Amino acid sequence: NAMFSWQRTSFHFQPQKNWMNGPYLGESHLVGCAADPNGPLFHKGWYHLFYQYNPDSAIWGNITWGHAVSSDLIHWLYLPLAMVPDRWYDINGVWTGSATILPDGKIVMLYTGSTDESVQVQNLAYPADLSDPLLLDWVKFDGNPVLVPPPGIGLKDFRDPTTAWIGPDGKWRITLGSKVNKTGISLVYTTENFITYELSDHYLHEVPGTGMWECVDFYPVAINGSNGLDTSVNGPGVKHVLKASLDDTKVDHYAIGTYFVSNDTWVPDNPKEDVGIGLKLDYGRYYASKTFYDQIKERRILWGWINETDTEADDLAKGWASVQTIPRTVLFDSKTGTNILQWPVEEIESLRLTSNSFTDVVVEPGTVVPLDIGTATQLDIFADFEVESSGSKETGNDISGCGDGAVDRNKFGPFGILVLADDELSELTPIYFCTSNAKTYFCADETRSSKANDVFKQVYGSQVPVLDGEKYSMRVLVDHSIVESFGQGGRTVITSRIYPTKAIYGAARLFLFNNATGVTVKATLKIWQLNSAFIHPFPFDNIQG
Ligand code: DQQ
Repeated sequence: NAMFSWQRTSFHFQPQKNWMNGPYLGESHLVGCAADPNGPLFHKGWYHLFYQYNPDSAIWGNITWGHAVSSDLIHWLYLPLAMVPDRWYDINGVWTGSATILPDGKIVMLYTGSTDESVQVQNLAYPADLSDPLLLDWVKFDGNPVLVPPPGIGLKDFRDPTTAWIGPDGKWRITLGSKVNKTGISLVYTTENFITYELSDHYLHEVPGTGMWECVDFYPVAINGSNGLDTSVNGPGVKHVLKASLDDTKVDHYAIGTYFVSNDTWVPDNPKEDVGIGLKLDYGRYYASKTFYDQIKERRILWGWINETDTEADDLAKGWASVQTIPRTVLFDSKTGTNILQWPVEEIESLRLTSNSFTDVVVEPGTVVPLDIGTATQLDIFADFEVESSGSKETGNDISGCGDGAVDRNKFGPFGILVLADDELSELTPIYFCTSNAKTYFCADETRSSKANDVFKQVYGSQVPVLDGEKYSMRVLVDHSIVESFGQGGRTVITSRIYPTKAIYGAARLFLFNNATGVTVKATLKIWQLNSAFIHPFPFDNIQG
């Protein structure tokens, strides 16, 4: 539907629009809802992304595993569906799961099936031919399901197995999310063969009041160093991140803590910032994320699902829904010691075209400064801000969050950039800092992002640590209708799904703004234009000659 074509992104992975002669449905149609990333892995030169996919419609249902490959995490080739709901144990949906690469190179895929009676069970699948770099054919194990809900667990509260890790006893462990009453929990199972499992006496962790945990993710991070860690790594110098996607609020929350392999429990560093009551992975539109270890580049990569905020009717009209974030590397922040750092994978830089630099641009209180960069729909923006000393010892208003958005005025802010804005500023999305003497918030204000009335527009954001001597710094990826914003090197991240109607194509502009009442800010920026990525069907005819 040409009416919505500008909402398609140019370098974010999204479902295929025209699925011609799909292997499952056998006819051409305009479709596609792509949700949770599933089973990411690297195999024989290809990064594989599977995802929850409805091949029949742009809204959730008929859940299959879509499949795509990339050699660089940026350019993608759509492959035939990897798994479809065709057995009693997954006929109501091939739901979320994770891959484990065994030491001998075999690949184990565990996923949740919704059975003919809508019971959630765990199933085992594996590639038919490991020598196929594309891993086109997946075999579902004869003995499925391998796990059914244990006593005391609701039949519909048992899903999303993680990547397995191995303990010093030689046994593999997986965890998966559930709830008991309103307490979110993660169950641990041990296994030696991925066919038979033993339930641990302990939960890996539980947090009262957080409800059903979906898409649990559990992985080690190095306290020092710039490499990611494979999932089984543990010991001194290692902390563990536990992430749960909260079904009740549709938010991905994480916490950092210590994993005790002796009884398979995890304890948060700071109980006040426990899973589901503290940090969010992303403060914007983001859910059901999952990491994997990239054994080639020794990094841990995080993917998340950016869901829509328009109406289902609009999604049906445009024929597709949902986008995946640019993959992000994840590291422990050794400077703060309290958070992870998320950063777009370095491969995004291969899309860079021309750049513009601006040094020490003065932005007076209450002003907007245009940045003349030409087209402003596909950008990689780095912006640093210095707040000019006000010369007085007087403190600013205390602030308690992102407030009502960028229109709020305090002594020290907000200040930042306006992305996807038109010349008249009738549409704009401010990405900004709000600061006082005591703390700083990193925010994205979507309230004026679109003239459309029937889309959800919110002010998003959270506190961001700014250490002594640091400038306020942000990196922002702009891609037509997606804005991914990284504050202070990725300490606080906000993904925006917006629907501009005026600030599109050549009409989109970039501005600086400063809504402080008491201070001038100086901005230094480097801005790259980004090329579009190739995201196409795999050219099977060519490779078959
Ligand atoms: N989506 C899947 C579930 C998961 C949920 C079903 C999270 O496995 O819990 O499509 O978005």
